[in-house]
Amino acid sequence: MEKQEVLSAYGIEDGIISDRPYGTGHINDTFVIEYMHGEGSRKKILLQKMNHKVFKRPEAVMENIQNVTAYIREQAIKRGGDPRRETLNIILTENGKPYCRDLTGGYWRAYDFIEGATAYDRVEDPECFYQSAIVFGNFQRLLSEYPVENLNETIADFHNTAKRLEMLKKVVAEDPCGRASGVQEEIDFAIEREKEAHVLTEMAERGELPVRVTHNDTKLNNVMIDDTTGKGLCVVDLDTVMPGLSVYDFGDSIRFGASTAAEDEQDLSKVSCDMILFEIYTRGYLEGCAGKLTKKEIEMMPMGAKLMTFECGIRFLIDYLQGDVYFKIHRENHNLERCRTQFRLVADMENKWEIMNRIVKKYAK
Ligand code: ADP
Ligand code: GN1
Ligand code: MG
Repeated sequence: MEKQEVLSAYGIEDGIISDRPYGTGHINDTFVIEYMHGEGSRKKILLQKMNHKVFKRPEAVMENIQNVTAYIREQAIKRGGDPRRETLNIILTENGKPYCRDLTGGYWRAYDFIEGATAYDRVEDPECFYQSAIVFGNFQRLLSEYPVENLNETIADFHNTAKRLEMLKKVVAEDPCGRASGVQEEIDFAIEREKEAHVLTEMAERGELPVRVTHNDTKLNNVMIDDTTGKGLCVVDLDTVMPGLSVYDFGDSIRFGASTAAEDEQDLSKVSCDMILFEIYTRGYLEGCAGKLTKKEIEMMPMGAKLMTFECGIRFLIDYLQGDVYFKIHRENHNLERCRTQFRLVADMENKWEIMNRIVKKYAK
């Protein structure tokens, strides 16, 4: 019922051919709707119910996305590219709004469905990972002149690793679901690394790392790769575009894509950080950024990878302790299993620290 009402806000009353859940995102409810659009032609849209619990100010999220996509679209047009495939395109409601509300207060939005492209959940082929690096690097480059102060901070302290650790301590002390005693090993792992958690945010505070327009959720499955050419097309999932650190964007891609196992792999012996993939991504990201990063930012890329992985592990652990209220889960202990893969990756990066730094140095010019 809810969805019908939303679709009619977009002028889609009948002629619906299919409506199915889509993707493997942990946050929003995503659907692909195919419908008859005019005489004999079909159209696909990506309809999403935004997660209102995560995004407290959906209007502010949509304002960021409108501004950033308009900016990228303009650049695509200037250089003769295809703006329908080089950025997300928001579909406005019949009332001209970038989102609509249902009767229960939920927020929905629609995008043109990007056809003939795939967002991969795993690196099936190193070239695809390289392409994703170019796309995220390009994103950084394209937005390097965008006035960062004009963006809303849609989730406060989203990538503040030190604050995430403080939060973990608080949740452990409160232990709302009585789960803390079963995960002492993971809690200790986090606390032992307390000092390091501050490194990047403090560098930013001292002005040693610039605050830029960043994506903040640079997983491989947030990039579209063209099915025909194999080339990277564009970045999707722009909900968390806001002021941030480039090294965290780099790091999030590494934690997800350079891992030899899935984010929720149960067999930890399969989890490690692949140095070949790390090198491929480093090369592609710096190529895409095309000289826009400072020397210090490049130097701190390995730290971005380690801390972002650490932070993500902390977030999964917090959610496990709080009773799985933030990330979608598909089985019992899912968040704990995710936390364990992240911490295993951190430990592996610590062992490979010198190699990671050597690789980054090789591409720092
Ligand atoms: P979540 O925030 O829940 O991760 P996303 O915005 O990433 O939601 O969307 C979920 C998935 O839908 C993406 O991983 C991608 O596979 C796909 N997707 C998102 N936007 C589009 C689009 N405009 N066209 C085609 N596929 C898309
Ligand atoms: C969430 O929405 P999705 O699945 O692309 C999360 C990211 C995490 C990621 C872990 C808004 O991303 O921060 O790194 O899960 N997004 C939000 O897989 O919290
Ligand atoms: Mg996503």
